[in-house]
Amino acid sequence: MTIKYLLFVAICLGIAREIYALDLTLTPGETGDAVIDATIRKIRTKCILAQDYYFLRRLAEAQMNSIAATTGGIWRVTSAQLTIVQNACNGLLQTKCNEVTTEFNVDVSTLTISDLQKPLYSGLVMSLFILNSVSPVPLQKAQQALSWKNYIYSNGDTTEFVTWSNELEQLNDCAGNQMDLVFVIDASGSVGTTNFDLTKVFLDNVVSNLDISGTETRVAVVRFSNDPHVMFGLDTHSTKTAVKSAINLITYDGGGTNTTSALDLARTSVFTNTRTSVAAKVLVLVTDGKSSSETGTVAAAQRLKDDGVTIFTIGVVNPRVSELTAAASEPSCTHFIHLNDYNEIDFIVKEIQSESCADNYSFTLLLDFIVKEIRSASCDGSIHVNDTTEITDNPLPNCNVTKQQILNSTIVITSHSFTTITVSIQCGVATMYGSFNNSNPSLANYDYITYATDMSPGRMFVGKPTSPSTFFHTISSKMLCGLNTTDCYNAHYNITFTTIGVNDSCTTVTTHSVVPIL
Ligand SMILES: *[C@@H]1O[C@H](CO)[C@@H](O)[C@H](O)[C@H]1NC(C)=O
Ligand SMILES: *[C@@H]1O[C@H](CO)[C@@H](O)[C@H](O)[C@H]1NC(C)=O
Ligand SMILES: *[C@@H]1O[C@H](CO)[C@@H](O)[C@H](O)[C@H]1NC(C)=O
Ligand SMILES: *[C@@H]1O[C@H](CO)[C@@H](O)[C@H](O)[C@H]1NC(C)=O
Ligand SMILES: *[C@@H]1O[C@H](CO)[C@@H](O)[C@H](O)[C@H]1NC(C)=O
Ligand SMILES: *[C@@H]1O[C@H](CO)[C@@H](O)[C@H](O)[C@H]1NC(C)=O
Ligand SMILES: *[C@@H]1O[C@H](CO)[C@@H](O)[C@H](O)[C@H]1NC(C)=O
Ligand SMILES: *[C@@H]1O[C@H](CO)[C@@H](O)[C@H](O)[C@H]1NC(C)=O
Ligand SMILES: CC(=O)N[C@H]1CO[C@H](CO)[C@@H](O)[C@@H]1O
Repeated sequence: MTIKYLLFVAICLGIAREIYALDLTLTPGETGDAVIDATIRKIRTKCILAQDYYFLRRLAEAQMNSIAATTGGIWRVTSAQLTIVQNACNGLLQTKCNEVTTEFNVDVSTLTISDLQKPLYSGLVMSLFILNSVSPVPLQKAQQALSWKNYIYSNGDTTEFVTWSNELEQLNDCAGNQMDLVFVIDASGSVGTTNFDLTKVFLDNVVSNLDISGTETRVAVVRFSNDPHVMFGLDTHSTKTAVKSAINLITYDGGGTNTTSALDLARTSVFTNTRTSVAAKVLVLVTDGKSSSETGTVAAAQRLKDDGVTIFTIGVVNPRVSELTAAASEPSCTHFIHLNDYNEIDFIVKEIQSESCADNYSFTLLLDFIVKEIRSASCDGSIHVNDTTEITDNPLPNCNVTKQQILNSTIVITSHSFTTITVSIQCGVATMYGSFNNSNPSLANYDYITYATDMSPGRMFVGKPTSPSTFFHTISSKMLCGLNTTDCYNAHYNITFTTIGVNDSCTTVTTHSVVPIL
């Protein structure tokens, strides 16, 4: 594959958050933790096998440790298993297989076993096999080990499966990252005392698995029925013991389900009192979802999302799925969790913690890939940053005002270079839209999009094999409300343009100039 082709693909895909789609997950024979994680993330993001309780990840480890590399790829799919999946695609799994075709442009019925050397293909076929043969996926590792032995690999050693799973968990640990976690719990009549007590046990279990302190995860709880009440705020308790006893003291209420006012209260009175806004902001709504106003709930949830809060909705009793799916962050299949069993703790804790890990896969994988491609080209091969332009300290207005900035950049990209545009922000949230041919890209019309929050910059990879072209981008930014003005007296964002090229013989001159229009 040539660099030119790579850049062409990069343009077609456009969306930086999904750029990993084009790289190692589609490269035959690739393995390694980053590739496996990126593959699984893709499959989950498209909701092919959303709530698998990490079975697919553990399975990759177990299969690779137990079976020598085969044409079936990372998940060691056998020809017999592929045939079972292909038959199921004409029957029970028809809808899922159609989704795979739509989302990934992969027609499972035409795949051969050697196609599965591509990590994504191997993962997709194994996901379909699991849906067909291991459904439902059990919750606990020990039961998952049995399913592995019974349905996937009869020589599997179930004890080893559990050992490998435990090792895996220590590997990929985001604990210790900063997170502000607000639980909003439903104490209305339709939930009932018994389930309310189970909700408290659930909260207690989740908290047991987190690192609680003023500098790591901080926890607050809002209880609601007709009216919402802040049981304790993010600053109230700074130890796990204190948080757990405060949860224990929360009493049941009964009454209506005014979810709108509860979410608004969390936004205006709980998320406000935060530290220098470096923490990931996560809200977990535990409810049966039968609120007095479904549209109100969804609108209040959107106001939180606009402020950079990630929302998980946990449905208890007999939840109203439409309301909880719409209120959850995207992709809703991983952010709405229908709680069947209050023991589903490990899985949920991992989902929540992953929000505090910066999404850096796409960037790292793309760089790896480009370096590999360049090394295989016939030139000297070292990669270098040719040019960096920064527009720093763009001030953010007040928290209730959205600022729009429009930029025109002239970007000349040769076939051996590309530009990354990074937006980093302090005390706010920003969305950048980009386009080559639309001079005012917006939510309604863009070719590229990226998001930035504190500690989690947004990046766009822009490539264009012909020259020179104007790249238009608009940035819409907003300060977060209620931040400590001492820490956020200088709320701002920076835009950095970095051109990455190949050394000497491969390189042609690359330039860009940027004209901001305020
Ligand atoms: C929910 O609470 C808000 C504020 O307390 C109130 O204005 C609204 O009328 C309530 N909605 C319902 C349906 O009770
Ligand atoms: C993201 O990845 C790049 C390239 O590997 C690395 O330089 C950078 O430090 C990473 N950023 C974070 C926040 O991990
Ligand atoms: C925006 O916030 C400022 C204070 O931060 C306040 O004075 C102003 O009234 C608010 N504007 C609106 C439209 O809410
Ligand atoms: C930016 O591009 C638009 C559309 O081509 C043009 O109307 C505008 O004058 C340009 N602004 C600057 C400062 O170059
Ligand atoms: C923006 O740039 C300025 C000046 O280089 C720097 O001090 C500041 O830390 C940067 N802000 C962010 C959010 O990266
Ligand atoms: C924008 O330009 C690209 C190629 O540069 C083209 O593929 C795409 O269709 C264009 N989009 C629109 C809306 O014209
Ligand atoms: C804001 O932060 C400063 C120092 O970081 C601290 O002294 C002050 O008490 C904080 N104010 C509030 C309202 O939290
Ligand atoms: C280009 O490669 C040469 C020889 O390999 C090396 O000496 C030089 O430092 C490289 N330049 C850059 C900008 O990486
Ligand atoms: C625009 C620009 O800075 N181009 C430079 C890219 O890198 C080569 C080699 O380092 C320089 O010679 C160019 O001037």
